[in-house]
Amino acid sequence: MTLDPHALGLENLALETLENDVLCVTLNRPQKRNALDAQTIEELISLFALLPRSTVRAVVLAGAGDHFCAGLDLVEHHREDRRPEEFMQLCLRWHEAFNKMEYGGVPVIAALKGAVVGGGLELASAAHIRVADRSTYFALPEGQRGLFTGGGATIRVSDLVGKARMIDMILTGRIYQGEEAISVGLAQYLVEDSLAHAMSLAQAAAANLPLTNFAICSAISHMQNMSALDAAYAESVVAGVVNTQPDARARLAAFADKTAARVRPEKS
Ligand code: 1HE
Repeated sequence: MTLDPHALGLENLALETLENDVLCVTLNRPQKRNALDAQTIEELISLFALLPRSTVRAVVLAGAGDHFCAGLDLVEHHREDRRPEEFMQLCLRWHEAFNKMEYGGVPVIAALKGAVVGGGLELASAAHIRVADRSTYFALPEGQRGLFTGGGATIRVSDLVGKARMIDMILTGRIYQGEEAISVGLAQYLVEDSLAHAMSLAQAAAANLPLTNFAICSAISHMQNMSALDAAYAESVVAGVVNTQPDARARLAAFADKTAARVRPEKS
């Protein structure tokens, strides 16, 4: 299935297909620092709903301009003067979009730079891997804006950094960047060029079998929501399906006949 941005009605997301069916999805409102308005959330839902049925093997999620994403579109929110139930419905659309990313089975690698704040951090935390550069900083400015998180930060950001750090971030506006951001778990990589590195990680992921990636990028998240007993049972079911897939036989044969690469650290 080819992904035609026009047919999908995408105005705020730019798509570029890279080698090996890796798709680069770029938040494309740099003049608004890629703030997430209702339209962008709908576009993310449309796109990520299609991906599991497409040939895309991995996604790089990036932002145009100097910032990954400035979070909720505060100007739209101010202008719309929403009622409580309207904002609740909007938040449910955010969850729809971010759950489709996290549970969709296609690896999503976020290439971060500049502001990754508020809803921008909620979006980044729904990716499977986060890559930061030296300009990247993370914050939850909701507390200062008279707001609260509504796009899953209480679940995903607290999963990444722990409850106490998340509360500190939203209560005091604490900003994390550089090595400290890595050490608390906000991103897994700190590199000079986050886009280039995210692309190379996406290529590595795309070399895995799609069914294996499907399990990695859906089952692990689902299992986090289960009791240990149920997760162990579900894991055995997923392993039963994935570890007997016919496409894996050639890889196992290559290991058995010693032609497959071995797992060894780089020589120092
Ligand atoms: C925006 C937004 C936005 C920029 N909504 N329009 N998020 C925040 O509290 C972060 C708000 N943004 C900022 O702090 C700064 O914009 C940045 C540090 C990200 C970038 O600064 P800078 O100097 O490069 O840009 P700027 O001059 O502040 O903004 C440039 C334009 O982007 C300007 O629009 P213009 O039409 O006047 O040119 C800004 O209005 C626009 N812009 N950020 C709308 N966020 C589900 S609940 C989630 C709750 C949250 O996410 S709260 C956190 C919100």
